[in-house]
Amino acid sequence: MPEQSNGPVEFTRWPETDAARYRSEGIWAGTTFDRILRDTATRRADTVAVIDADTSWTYAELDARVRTLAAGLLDLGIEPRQRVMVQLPNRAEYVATVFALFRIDALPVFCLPAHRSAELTALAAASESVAIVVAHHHEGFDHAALAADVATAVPSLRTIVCIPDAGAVAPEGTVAFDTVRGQDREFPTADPGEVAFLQLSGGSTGVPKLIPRTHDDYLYSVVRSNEVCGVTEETVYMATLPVSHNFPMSSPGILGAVVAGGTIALTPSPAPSTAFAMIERAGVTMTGLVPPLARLWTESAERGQPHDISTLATVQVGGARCPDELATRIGPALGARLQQVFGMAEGLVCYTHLDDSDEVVTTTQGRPMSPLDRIRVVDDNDVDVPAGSEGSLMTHGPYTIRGYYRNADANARSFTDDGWYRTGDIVRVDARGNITVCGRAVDRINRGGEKVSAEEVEEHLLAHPSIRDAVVVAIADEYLGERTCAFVLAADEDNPPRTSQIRAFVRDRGLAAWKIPDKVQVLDAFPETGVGKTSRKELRRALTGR
Ligand code: AMP
Ligand code: DBH
Repeated sequence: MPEQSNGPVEFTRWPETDAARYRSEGIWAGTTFDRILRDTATRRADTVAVIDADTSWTYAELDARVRTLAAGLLDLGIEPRQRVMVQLPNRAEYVATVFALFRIDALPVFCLPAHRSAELTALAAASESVAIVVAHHHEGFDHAALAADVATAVPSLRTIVCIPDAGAVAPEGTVAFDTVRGQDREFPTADPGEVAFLQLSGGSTGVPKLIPRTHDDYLYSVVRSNEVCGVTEETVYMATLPVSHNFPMSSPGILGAVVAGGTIALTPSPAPSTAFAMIERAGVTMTGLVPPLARLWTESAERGQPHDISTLATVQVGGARCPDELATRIGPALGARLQQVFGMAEGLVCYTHLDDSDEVVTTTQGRPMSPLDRIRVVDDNDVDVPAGSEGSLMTHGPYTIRGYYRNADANARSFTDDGWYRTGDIVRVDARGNITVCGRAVDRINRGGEKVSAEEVEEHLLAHPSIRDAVVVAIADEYLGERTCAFVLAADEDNPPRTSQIRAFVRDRGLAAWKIPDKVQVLDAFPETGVGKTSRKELRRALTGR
C-alpha cells in the first residue's frame, strides 16, 4: 500500500538481535539530533557555532533561529515525518534549516546544489516531499525557477521556501525564508530509532537511491568519527565540499562539530583563494576534500599563497581514490596531517588514524571505524578470497543500512539475503586490516568523487531521436581520476548527430553538469561481444581495452 506523505517512513530495520546489542552496549545512544543541538546550545551557548561568508552565530543564536524557523515551518503546514528537500549552498541558513526540520521531526532530503530537474523531480517523487528550501540564485542559476518546475511535476510538493538574493525580494510563488518564523511552542519528539533524514547515493542505476538513516545509527557514526578524528570543542571544521554530501555532513563533518561543541565554518567556494581566506578568518583546524581539490590546494600552497593557514591540523581526503603520489605532497604543502577517508552514504566509513605511519596514511584508505563493523572480501560467487587478495567488499554493522528507501530492485541487487551491503568496491585488505581501494563497481564512474551512473546517462542518451544505442564508460584522467565517455550509434548512419548537440541534449534534459559526458564518440557499430548479446561490461572492455 503506498504510504501517505505524512505516514510512517518504512525502512528495513536491523534484526532485533543486532539492534538489542547495539542498544545495550550504548552504541546506539537513544538520542536525537535535535537533543544534541539543545545540549550543545546549553553547554556552549557563547561558542561560535556557525561562520559563513557574512554571518557568525553562537550556539545560543543558532538554537534561537532553529526555534523560530521550526515554528514557522509548522505554521506552513509541514507536519512531523513529512519529507522536505533542502537544496542550499554552503551557508549558515543550511545549518538552521536542517536542525529546524529535526526539531519538528520532519525529514530533510539532502539535495546537492548541482542537481537539476531530472534529479530533483525523481527525488521529490520518490520521497513524496511536501516542500523544498532553496536559495534564489547560486552560481548564476535560478533555483527558485527550478523548484517551481519540480513542484509542477510532483503534486505532493506544494511549498517552496526561498532565500532571496541580497537586497532583493523572494520571487513570486515562493515563501521568503526570513518570513518563516513562528511563536515558540512545544515541539514534537522524535524517536531515536526512526529515520531522521534521507541521504542520497551516487548510485549505479538509472533511478536515484534514497538512503534512510536513523538518529541512532547516524549519531553513532558521528560520535565514533569524532573519536577517531580527535574532534573536540576546539575544532573548527570547515565544510568545503557541498555540505549535503555524507562526507562533510558526518565524517565527522558539520555534525561532528555540533556533537563536540566545536565550530562549523562554511566556505562559499572550494577554490583555494576563497577557502584559504576562510581558513584564516575562522581559524579552521580541519576539513575534507576530494582528490582533485586536494591537488588544487596542494599546488596552490606549493606555489606560495598569501593566507595564513597554519591553524589547519587535519586535511581529510576521500570520495575517490587519492593517488599515492598526491598523498605524499598534501601534508607537507598544507602544513597539516593527511587523513584518508573511504566512506559511503550507505554507512561504512574507513579512516587512516592520525598516529598511523606515513606509509599507511599515503598508501591505504584506512580501516573501518567501528569495532562492530564487519567486512568480507569476496569473489564473483560470494566466496571469501584468500587474505590479502583483491575482491568485492561487503559489509554490515551498526551504522550501515540494511536496505534503500522503497526500492526493492536496488535492494535485491545491493544487499544479500542476510543483510550484507555489497559496496561494489574492489579492495585489498593488508595484514594490519587497512584497506586499499583497487577498483570500482562496473557501472559506476567516479569523476573526482562525483559518482556517475553509466545506466542513468545511457537512458538519457537513448531518448535522443538520432541515437540508436549508447554505452557510457570511464576513461582515465590525470586530474579527476576518471571522466565519462559516451559511445553512441546513430539511428541514421548517413546523418549522425553532432557530438556538441548530444551534450546539449543531455544538459537540456535536466541532468547535473557532472553527468554530461565529457567526451562523445559516434561509432558505426559496437564491437562484437563474442557471446552474441550486448553486455555492457564486455562492450566497455572492448572499447577501452580494460
Ligand atoms: P556513495 O555510495 O554515493 O556514497 O559513494 C561511495 C563510494 O565512493 C564508495 O563505495 C567508493 O566507491 C567511493 N569512495 C569513497 N571514498 C573513497 C576513497 N577514499 N577511495 C576510493 N573510493 C572511494
Ligand atoms: O564518497 C562518499 O560517499 C564518502 C566519502 C568519504 C562518504 O559518504 C563519507 C566519507 O562518509
